[in-house]
Amino acid sequence: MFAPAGTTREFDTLTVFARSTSDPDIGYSALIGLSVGVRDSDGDGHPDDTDACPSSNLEPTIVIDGCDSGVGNPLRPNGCTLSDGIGQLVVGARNHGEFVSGVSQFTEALKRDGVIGGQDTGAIQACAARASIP
Ligand SMILES: [Ca+2]
Repeated sequence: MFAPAGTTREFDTLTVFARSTSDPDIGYSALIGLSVGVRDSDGDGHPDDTDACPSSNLEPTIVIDGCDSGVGNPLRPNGCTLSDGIGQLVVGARNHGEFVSGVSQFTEALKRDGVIGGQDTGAIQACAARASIP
């Protein structure tokens, strides 16, 4: 199973076995690079099997429908950014009012938890109100 240099192959299971040096097929030595780990699709440092948001929005600030709130978009301990949380509200909202209400509850909870400040809360809510979502 050979692939061109620089190619990465992914396996669910990798079996390594030793062959006898007297095996006539082994006439050369080879350098084998092996990395073992779990895939991290979004590269946020949280392996996919423990990442609640395996495709995180890692933009530096929270942007809602083109409106940059200027508020930072930190990665939370569960592997989700604040933008991921807002993205989930976009998916779940049946109308604009429901989206704005959801963003309001989300940001107020973040403020209570000390993740963002009062001005940040207002900036995010203003962008949500202006957005053409959904
Ligand atoms: Ca993630």
